[in-house]
Amino acid sequence: MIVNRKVQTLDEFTIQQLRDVPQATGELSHLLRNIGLAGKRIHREVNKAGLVDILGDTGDVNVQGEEVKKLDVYANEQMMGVLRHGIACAGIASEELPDFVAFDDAKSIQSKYVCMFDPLDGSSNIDVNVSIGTIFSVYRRLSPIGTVVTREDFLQPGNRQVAAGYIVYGSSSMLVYATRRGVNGFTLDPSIGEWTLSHPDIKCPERGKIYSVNHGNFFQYDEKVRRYIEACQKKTKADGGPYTQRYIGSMVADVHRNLIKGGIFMYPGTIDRPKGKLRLMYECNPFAFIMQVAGGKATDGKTNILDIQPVELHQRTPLFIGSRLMMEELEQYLAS
Ligand code: P6P
Repeated sequence: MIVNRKVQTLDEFTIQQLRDVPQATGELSHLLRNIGLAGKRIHREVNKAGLVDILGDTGDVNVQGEEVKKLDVYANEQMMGVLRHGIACAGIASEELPDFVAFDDAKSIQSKYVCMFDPLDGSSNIDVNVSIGTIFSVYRRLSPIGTVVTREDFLQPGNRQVAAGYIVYGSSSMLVYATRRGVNGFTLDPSIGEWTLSHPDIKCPERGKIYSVNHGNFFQYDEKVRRYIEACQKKTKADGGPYTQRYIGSMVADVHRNLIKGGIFMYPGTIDRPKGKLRLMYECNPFAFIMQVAGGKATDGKTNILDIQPVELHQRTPLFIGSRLMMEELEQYLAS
């Protein structure tokens, strides 16, 4: 009997990775599989959002002052649930919650990781069927194992991340995660309910032809940013162009596309929002980690995103992220 062994599931992959790292305890692999389970459940609800009454708002407002969509609430509950009931996470912080949550039961306080996440980013796009996503970031706790986690366990710079990833719920659902060993993408096969390795060892092309930015804010951007955007519009075949502008207002989808195809994504500071809109801990840091492992770069316009010392769970930062050579060209404009 021929057994199709080409398909490698997330479980098989993480266990194989475990074999390659002898001193590993398997907790990180277990945590990633927990997130994969939450992702399958969120995929199921996202995919039927148009069919059942989970569209529309709960009428609540989250800590960001944004209307909370029912799917946001569901996704947050799924992520919290799998991590609380797993054995690898001692606490979480979420875009949907005002403060971190310590898992203070006897088993969880023995865990060595904490996880931060945006359970459903881009949720304003749910009702119009645009791809949305879950973003997560994993750190080794600083406080002693066996104690309840503290705020310092969460306020670590992005360069201390152990793993980071996202799930994009689109034409198909994909889970992409990075450790220092590489970036790997898994496409959900709903027929068997498994994340299957479809994009091994993802590398971001060092140059692309896509630039992603909200042109509606153009006249609010710093003059140096505007000059770079205008340079993108003037690219010709002779200097690596012509570029195309792609921006669907869903960070996970926009950055995922640029990671795979090459490109640059920008959410600069504006006059109204000098720190921009995107959150450092559970939007920018995870993507910056993934992009750096894949060969790209990510800055706030001056500093590597991963080197920013956070002071607040929900702090925002401007973000420029993407292909290395495009980022280096941008940096020349910003330094001019
Ligand atoms: P704007 C979605 O609300 C989000 O947080 C990101 O996913 C997305 O990149 C950004 O906001 C879009 O913001 O201001 O361009 O609509």
